[in-house]
Amino acid sequence: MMEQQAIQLIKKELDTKRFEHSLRVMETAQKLAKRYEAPVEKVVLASLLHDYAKCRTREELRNNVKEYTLPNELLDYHHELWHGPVAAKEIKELYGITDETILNAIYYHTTGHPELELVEVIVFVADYIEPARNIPGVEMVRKLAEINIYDAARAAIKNTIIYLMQQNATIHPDSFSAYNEWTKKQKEEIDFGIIRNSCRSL
Ligand code: DGI
Ligand code: FE
Ligand code: FE
Repeated sequence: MMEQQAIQLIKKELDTKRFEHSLRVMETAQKLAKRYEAPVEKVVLASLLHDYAKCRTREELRNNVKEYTLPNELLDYHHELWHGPVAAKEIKELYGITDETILNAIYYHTTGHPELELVEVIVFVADYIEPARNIPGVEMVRKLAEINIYDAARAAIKNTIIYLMQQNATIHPDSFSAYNEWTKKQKEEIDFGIIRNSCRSL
């Protein structure tokens, strides 16, 4: 599938508000892909398609999760967590996209996941920082995205977890695992920095 086909597809599936959000996520992700030297075409397709199933009703999505034999435990969590996995499955089956990176970026765009690679992390961050988002703390994530994409992803998932806890919402384990992984990465960098500095002072 090419970029123009993806745009036509989401135009058909989404309302105007969600369609425009998807275009902004694509533009944001495209800039990040250039900045981090990630494969731009994959980033563009994944970001255009990430919310492909977002405008379906809760009942439609619940039926999709069952029909497509996606993990049943998804249904124990908030229905907001269903549109990513449903989109990934349908885009694979109906539109023949087989690239695992694109499919994972779509599947995990809401919760995050500890094993995401660069393309997937870029989509995750772009969804959080696209220019129309005014989530408290988004400015910090935008700044971090210019410096280190994993630090930006960590800040985004941290904000989301804190927000969800304040709402007394349940939180999917993938969100916690992603937070832990991205925090370890940050710590490794800090440790490495300390070692380097101490070497320099010798
Ligand atoms: O689809 P978008 O609005 O562009 O963004 P999204 O798919 O990243 O997030 C949709 C919503 O899901 C957002 O309001 C935060 C919420 N969310 C993310 N992770 C979790 C979650 N909600 C619950 N209950 N649990 C989670 O782990
Ligand atoms: Fe989404
Ligand atoms: Fe989105």
